[in-house]
Amino acid sequence: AKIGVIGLGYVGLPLALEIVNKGFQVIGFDKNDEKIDLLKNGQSYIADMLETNIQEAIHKERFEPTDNFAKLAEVNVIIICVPTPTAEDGTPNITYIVDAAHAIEQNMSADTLIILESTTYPGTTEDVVRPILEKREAVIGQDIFLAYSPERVDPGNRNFTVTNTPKVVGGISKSCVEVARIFYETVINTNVYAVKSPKVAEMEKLLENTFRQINIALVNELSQLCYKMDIDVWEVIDAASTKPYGFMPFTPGPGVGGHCIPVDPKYLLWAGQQHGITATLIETADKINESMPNFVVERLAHYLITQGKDLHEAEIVVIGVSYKPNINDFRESPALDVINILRENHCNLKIVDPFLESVTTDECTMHTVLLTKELILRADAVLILTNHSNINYSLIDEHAALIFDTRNTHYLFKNQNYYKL
Ligand code: SAJ
Repeated sequence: AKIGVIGLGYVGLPLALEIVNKGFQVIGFDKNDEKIDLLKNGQSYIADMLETNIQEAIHKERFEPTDNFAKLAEVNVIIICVPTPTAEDGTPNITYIVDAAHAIEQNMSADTLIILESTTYPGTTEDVVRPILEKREAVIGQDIFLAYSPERVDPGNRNFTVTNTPKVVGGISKSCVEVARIFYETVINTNVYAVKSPKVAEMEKLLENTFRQINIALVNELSQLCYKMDIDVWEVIDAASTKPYGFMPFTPGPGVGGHCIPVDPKYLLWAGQQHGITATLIETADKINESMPNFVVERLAHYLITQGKDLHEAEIVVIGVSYKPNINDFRESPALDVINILRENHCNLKIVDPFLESVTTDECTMHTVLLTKELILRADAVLILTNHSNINYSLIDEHAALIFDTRNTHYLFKNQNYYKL
């Protein structure tokens, strides 16, 4: 059997190579021919993806990256992992899914299993993808099979990979679910949890990630209240975590980044609005999370004043810009918002992030620098926004005039001017 993966990004590329590792032939489809060229040259554009994996897969002719969608005729299974961005006003943009569905309809062979994995609003598989595929008198459940299964890739997570993370699957018909189950259980050899329809699977994905967004907002708001009441919010969360049931700890931070947690809840909010459910909880959570960059800068300004310094034109070393530790993805990272606010205050910034060569905000591109003793001594403050494991925290602890740690980094700082969110 030959497997096709459409969309070679953070989800599709690791999935494609995981399937190659299971011994299957994979054709990887992407409209971006730069990505195709990089992959053909054995180069990776994803931190998690080792170039050796790509080179070996290509060398053994088990992985064929292409932008030629006619080759969809050669595969028996097609997994759609294309991006599903939302517009500024939160309206879902599923054009990549629609384009993929049309490409499949125009090229697919009979007996093909099509699985949509992209996060989207409930109803996309049944009301958008299905009619496109049925154009050519193909009968879903007989000639072709259509299912939805949310991706659960967690970038950088070594413990949970695509093979040991259960897969929720919703099919158009029982036969669609069974064909999808066979695929996931034999090719990915993970557990499959079948649900009654694609809508249930689409909705459960939104529950998973909105649950995170709202609980992160809860501890973020709590951090603002605890600051006012001079209570250590981290101590509060640790204490609450002693409850062995019914509680799950989340940590405050400079905001919520990545391409899942800030985005996926917008689909739930939009679906709610289409059905007269105002879903204000999601909007409020978004506002709280988006208020954190300003909260961080206000606190930094306050600590600088206690040192007799002004935030205006201050020398700040920023530690960590990617949206979560130990990965090189800074999309939607709240650190970018903090950097923008500091620049508005004419601060002189030095950006330290071992995972990034440079950081591009909507205004400018800044190159990252090495963390040195001189850099720390010259700074008025060191601001930790992402606590990568490979930062030399003891160097910071020893030489920094002021440290503001927004992540409660596990390093035990002794510096007398160490503050945490
Ligand atoms: N964050 C906090 N406090 C927390 C947890 C996260 O501020 O307690 C921030 C992070 O710093 C980051 C953002 O939220 O900026 C998102 O963090 P995340 O841990 O949710 O990481 P993601 O975006 O990579 O989320 C993925 C998701 N996986 C999928 O969507 C398939 C999510 O469902 C996973 O639960 C999450 O990884 C995970 O558990 O790491």
